[in-house]
Amino acid sequence: MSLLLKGGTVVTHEETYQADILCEDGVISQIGSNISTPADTKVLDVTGKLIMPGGIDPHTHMQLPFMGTVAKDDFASGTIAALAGGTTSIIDFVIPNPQQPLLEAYQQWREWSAKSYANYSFHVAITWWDDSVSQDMETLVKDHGVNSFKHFMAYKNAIMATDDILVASFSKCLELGAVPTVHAENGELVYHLQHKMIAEGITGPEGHPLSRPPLVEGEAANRAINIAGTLGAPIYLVHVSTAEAVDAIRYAKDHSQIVFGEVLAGHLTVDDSVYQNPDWETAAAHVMSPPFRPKYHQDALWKGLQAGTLQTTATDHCAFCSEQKAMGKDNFTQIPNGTAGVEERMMVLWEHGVNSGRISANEFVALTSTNTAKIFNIYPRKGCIRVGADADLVVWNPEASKTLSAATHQSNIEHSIFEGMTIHGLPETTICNGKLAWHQGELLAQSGEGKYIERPPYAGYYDTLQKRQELNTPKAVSR
Ligand code: DUC
Ligand code: ZN
Ligand code: ZN
Repeated sequence: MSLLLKGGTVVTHEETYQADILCEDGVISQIGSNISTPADTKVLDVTGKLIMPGGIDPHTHMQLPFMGTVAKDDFASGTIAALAGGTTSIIDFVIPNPQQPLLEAYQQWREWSAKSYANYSFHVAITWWDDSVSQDMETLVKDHGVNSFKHFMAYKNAIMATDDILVASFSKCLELGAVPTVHAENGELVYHLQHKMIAEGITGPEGHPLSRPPLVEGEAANRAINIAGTLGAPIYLVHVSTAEAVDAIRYAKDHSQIVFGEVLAGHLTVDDSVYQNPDWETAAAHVMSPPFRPKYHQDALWKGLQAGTLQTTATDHCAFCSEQKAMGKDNFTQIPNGTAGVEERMMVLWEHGVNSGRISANEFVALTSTNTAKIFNIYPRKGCIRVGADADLVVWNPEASKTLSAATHQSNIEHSIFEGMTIHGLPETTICNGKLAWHQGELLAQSGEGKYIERPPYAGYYDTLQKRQELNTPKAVSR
């Protein structure tokens, strides 16, 4: 069945105009006025509504086995939450155990994700190194549509990538035309400070941000950027949460390096006062890494988005319920790290970005889908409204409003970091692969209808990178 959206205002990352949109066979087949309606077409009147590309969340962890438990939202509940919030694609993470073959882990995550309601793709984490890892990276890029690899600079004695691994893996990424990404926190410092806090008797959630202060992120961000810069590789920093990391990215970009920065809806709007909550459960519900920061960092993050220093918004959706959080009742280092947000990301960005006047509606589109699609090389198939693009769309009602709450969200957990936040302007209908997937509060998509998104290697900037590198490479002297 085809779908015709009639009477709406199309908003892309670069323009806003009135047009109808016809979706056929999963793609946008016509954009214009007076489109004749093919037989068997559902017509949706979207007068007064905005039509934007469906959101792409480049950072989620559905069903992640982590810190002795498994995240509560799996690829079913997590992608239902995504659709409810106007997000039609997620990029999740395959995280192999150290010594586990990358391809084995990748196959495991593909099995888990087969029940997805929305589209999905995978970054693959590099948690150890030998020749087989290098070989598997090549196979993942060439045969499985993976074009980005993640490096955790924290989580010592678990999944941390040390400098030797960063150097080897970033070099391999450059060779393959893949994007290295980093969770930038100095794992040695975190380890040291966690032990110090516990030794001093600080065992509650308030110890979490004390063990991961802003400089811990600033140091790792600078190190990752400098390693990538030395090798001539691009670099993408996930969940940038501090002014120090924004400064590091800005400095590197000013010096002709190709650096991308992602920010979470949570870090833009929630501050570290949450860890002082006298209710242990509420404070623990906010334990994620990097932690929420003193308020002044939010200003740096918004300015980073406005200036183009940061280009994407994400959530790090990794949902743990109260019972799971209680694993760290006597020791904050045992509280599973993670918060939810895949449903709320676009609404929070709309309210605190567009409604507050920090960003335009077109910038909102760039920051919630288009830039991610470009960086991870799925543009203009995704993140775009044009003929031939995938029909992944969100119909936004700028007049509707609601107050966010765990009582009404789709996620499988009983708390929300956005509890009580009122949003003016809501996703009303989500269209995924040309079909109504979520409409006025009702799930219409089926499990398994989400499609795996292959992301080819090489984004345009690799050409530029190589030329820049040549410009900066001294030539051998002939004697
Ligand atoms: N941070 C989290 O809070 N959860 C999952 C992984 C991560 O890096
Ligand atoms: Zn992370
Ligand atoms: Zn993460």
